[in-house]
Amino acid sequence: MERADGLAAISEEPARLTRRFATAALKLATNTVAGWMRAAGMQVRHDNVGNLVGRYEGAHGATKTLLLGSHLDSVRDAGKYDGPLGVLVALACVERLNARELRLPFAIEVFAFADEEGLRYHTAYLGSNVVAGSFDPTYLSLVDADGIALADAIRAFGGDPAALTQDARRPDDVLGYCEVHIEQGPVLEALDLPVGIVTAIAGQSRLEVTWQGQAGHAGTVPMHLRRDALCAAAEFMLSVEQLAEERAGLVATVGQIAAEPGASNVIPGRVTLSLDVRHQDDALREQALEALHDQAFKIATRRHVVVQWQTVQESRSVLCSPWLIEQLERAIEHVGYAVHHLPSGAGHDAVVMAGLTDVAMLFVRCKAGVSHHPAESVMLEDVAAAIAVLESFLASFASDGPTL
Ligand code: HGY
Ligand code: MN
Ligand code: MN
Repeated sequence: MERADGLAAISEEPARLTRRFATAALKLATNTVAGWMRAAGMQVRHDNVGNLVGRYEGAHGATKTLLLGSHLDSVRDAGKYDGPLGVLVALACVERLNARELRLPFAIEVFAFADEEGLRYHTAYLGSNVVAGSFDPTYLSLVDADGIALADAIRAFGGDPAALTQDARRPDDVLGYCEVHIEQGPVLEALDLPVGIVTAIAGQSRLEVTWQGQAGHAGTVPMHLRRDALCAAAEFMLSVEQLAEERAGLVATVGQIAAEPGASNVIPGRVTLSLDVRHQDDALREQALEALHDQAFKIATRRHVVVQWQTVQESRSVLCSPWLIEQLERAIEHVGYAVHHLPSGAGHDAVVMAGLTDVAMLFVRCKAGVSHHPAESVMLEDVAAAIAVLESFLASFASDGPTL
């Protein structure tokens, strides 16, 4: 818990926690975790995209590696636990193995991924995509709000953008991936359970929708002659909310909006907004996107503005692996808690790691379901439970797990 507090103080901003991909704050956070990993008997390396990887060797003859971990980057004005909790729980398990001088019949690698949230370049999962071998090199030319290209950000952080493919893991070297993460929802708290097992992770689409109208003088252009980009965007945003409310299991969010030129006495000529659409069922998500696209173009036509619809990133819904789920069930029962399965509406690096290997996730109870917010909170006892469950999960691999 002290480590989570310490990491939460490492931010790009003085009064709140914001730690984007390939920033000095992320570098300090990864170096801090690297120190703890070394003290736990792990070899430490940074890969070219900036992921931190701590490796705890297996017993003599071990050929495979079990991957653990989560991400160290954050959203803007973030909570302490979204990401770091998974890194710190995995680290705590390795510390215990190291303290008992235990070696398992497989190696363990704990990842602190460099970019799960996608705050800087709007493409989530840059770190895990490199490890899974699914990094899209066209991303390298993306520029951030300061005009810095992704390739340059990688170089400035100490990596070589031309060498990213060398950091991809081979599926047959890896046993699986297990991520511990704060639930970010209210379910476990409502059930009064410390941990839960994730069954599936919702697919998500991230888009940028741009509205081009006509800027003009707020005092002289009559209402009927306006092509107000912000009013068009506002009407669309409310239609997004309405459509999502009408479709079970769908969530849709406009989280970012920019109106130009951004003067109080100028009719906005251009608006850019983000659109985040998610559903456990990919077909229903795609149908919703179709409907939202049609709505946007109807509104634009009626208001004589031009709309541009740009998908920035999409990830399909992912099922967690039954044999890993079963291992987590046994671990939870061994530690003495009831087993509860639940889906994840939030995306996680496990979504991308599922392209490399079998994945599982263990959720930790989240106070009032609050996340992506400084009030994000977990209880000490629940973190202790998560460490005990992950420790038992590791042990079950070593004893009667599937082929080692
Ligand atoms: O947006 C998400 O679902 C995750 O927190 N990146
Ligand atoms: Mn997260
Ligand atoms: Mn998050």
